[in-house]
Amino acid sequence: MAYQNLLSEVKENILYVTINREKALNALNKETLSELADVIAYAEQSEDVSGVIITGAGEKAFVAGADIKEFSNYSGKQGEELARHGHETVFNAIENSSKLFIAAVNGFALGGGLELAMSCHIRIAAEHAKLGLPEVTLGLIPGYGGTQRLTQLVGKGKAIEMITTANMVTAAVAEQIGLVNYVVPQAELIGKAEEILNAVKQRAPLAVAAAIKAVIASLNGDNGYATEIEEFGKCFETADFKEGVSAFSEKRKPLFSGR
Ligand code: DAK
Repeated sequence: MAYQNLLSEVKENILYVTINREKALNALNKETLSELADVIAYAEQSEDVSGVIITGAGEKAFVAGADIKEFSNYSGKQGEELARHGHETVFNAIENSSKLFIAAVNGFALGGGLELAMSCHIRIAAEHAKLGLPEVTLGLIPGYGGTQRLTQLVGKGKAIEMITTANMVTAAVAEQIGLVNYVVPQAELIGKAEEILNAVKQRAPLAVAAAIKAVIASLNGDNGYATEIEEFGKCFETADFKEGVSAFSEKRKPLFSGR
């Protein structure tokens, strides 16, 4: 897949996506968002992809927000429409994906950049990363799910503090408040993400997808318990369930087919 603003490649069933606008600190312009939508859709339907790592080019920024130069003239209606479209094609598409997405936060994750990281299932930050939602400094509020996902991750008090002060937090603080899962040296960032995805790769793919769906249902106002019950039942119908149980009885490693 050739893109203008992204680098993407699949290696050993992991799709690596690098937002590649280093001079603009990887800010998300319309074209980048559209390319992200495309690569996310590809990840979802490709049997070659079991998980995705999203990072930013260089060592300074993951993504320093939506591209400020681009959105300065939007009307209220345009803002609302673009927010809805972005939610559907990028941010919710990541969160609702059956593949595990990890954000490898290699520097500033601000505004839309932190929203992108928060839509991923897991976040790992480099030690020098700084994270924040500075939209109110521009007279805006977060428009790609930031008010909701930050609250889910860190709770109401911290979320309101971060959004209304616009202050950034360090990677260490982000880990303390539950905004990122791990903080590692920059050189170990991708390796840590690969370690998690390589562990998940050994597990039954349909069960992994069902688990993600049930957890996410708890966050979306859906009945998470009902989703869990339904997905749990479906697992019994899979060849992977039969293989998992047989492998346990036969004291061997399971060979899952994702069926
Ligand atoms: N957009 C465009 N360009 C950006 C950018 C951004 N968000 N962030 C940085 N750049 C560019 C800078 O303009 C500069 O370009 P040149 O001047 O060299 O051409 C280059 O990247 C390097 O940045 P700095 O020179 O500023 O670098 P420093 O080390 O001095 O500072 C910084 C790093 C990250 C602290 C600083 O760049 C900064 O404060 N950046 C802006 C952070 C920010 O406010 N981000 C936007 C948050 S608001 C929407 C939905 C969502 C949103 C918008 C619309 N719709 C549905 C319509 C979301 C909005 C946001 O994300």
